Amino acid sequence: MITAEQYTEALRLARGWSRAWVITHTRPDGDAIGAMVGVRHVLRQFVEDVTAVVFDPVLPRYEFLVADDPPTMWSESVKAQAARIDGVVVVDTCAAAQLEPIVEVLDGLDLPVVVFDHHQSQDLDASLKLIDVDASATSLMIAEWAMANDVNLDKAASVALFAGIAADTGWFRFSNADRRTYLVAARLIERGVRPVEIYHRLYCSDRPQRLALLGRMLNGLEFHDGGRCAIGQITREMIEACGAEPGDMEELATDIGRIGSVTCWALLTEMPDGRVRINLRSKGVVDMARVAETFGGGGHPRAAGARFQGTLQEAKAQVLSRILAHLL
Ligand SMILES: [Mn+2]
Repeated sequence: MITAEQYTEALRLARGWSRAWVITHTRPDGDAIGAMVGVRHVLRQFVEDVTAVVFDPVLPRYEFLVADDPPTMWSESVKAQAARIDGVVVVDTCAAAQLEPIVEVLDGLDLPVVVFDHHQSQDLDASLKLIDVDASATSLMIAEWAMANDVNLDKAASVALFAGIAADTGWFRFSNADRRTYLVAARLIERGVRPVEIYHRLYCSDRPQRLALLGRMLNGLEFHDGGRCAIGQITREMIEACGAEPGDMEELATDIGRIGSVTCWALLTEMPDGRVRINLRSKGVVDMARVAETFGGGGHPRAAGARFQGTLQEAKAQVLSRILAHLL
């Protein structure tokens, strides 16, 4: 839990800035975008020039959160502005590997860096780290930060923060959806959020190609350890056959957990760069953050991820043996 003093300290630091960047991890998810939009809104109330910078495009699913005010894509010309920046806020990660394009720039400039995050893996150098592994979402922390300091949250910022919380809790279904989460959600609803509209944007806006791919993946599930562990895979061939795009391939791992016998599972996806994306999920029987760390990744006990250099078959063998070795 972050203390009121720490939250105030973050605000005090940022109040001295004229130009700031708000950044988040590569391949930003809903919580990353929500937190980024929330922080940008808060900072703009006292920082003259606030730019949200992303290292990868915003997926179509989350575009509605930034449609009126899209973030700036990282580029050489953005990088050239670095010397004019007074401070940086990093949201939803504290892992240098997830900020790879900018880490070198930050190291070279000695800028104040404030981090808001809820992950266990944290190796980034920062002036102030606000890390709360009990927070269901970084967006939750940002909402609390604003509310604790009586910073106004308008409807757009409230929608973004609500969507971020919803995304990281699987629409308030996962074990992290606690009292604190519902309380903040209610306070965001008081600020004009209409949950059903966000639900439709996030979960009822899929392309048929996504469902086709999900169907093929579920059809090909492999079960181990008496049905308790499941491994799903998505090959380049499956992606092409279904006509799926990157935006169709987020959060596909969640559905494997709908199977009653399955208590831990992995989804392996062949990526265009030749690596394998590993999504790890558990119903509490394995600390998946620990498993992900053995692959150089990270995350939460029940949801973590990593990248693997090698073939899908090699990834599968290693993932399975490391999950079984980490069974609690
Ligand atoms: Mn998050």
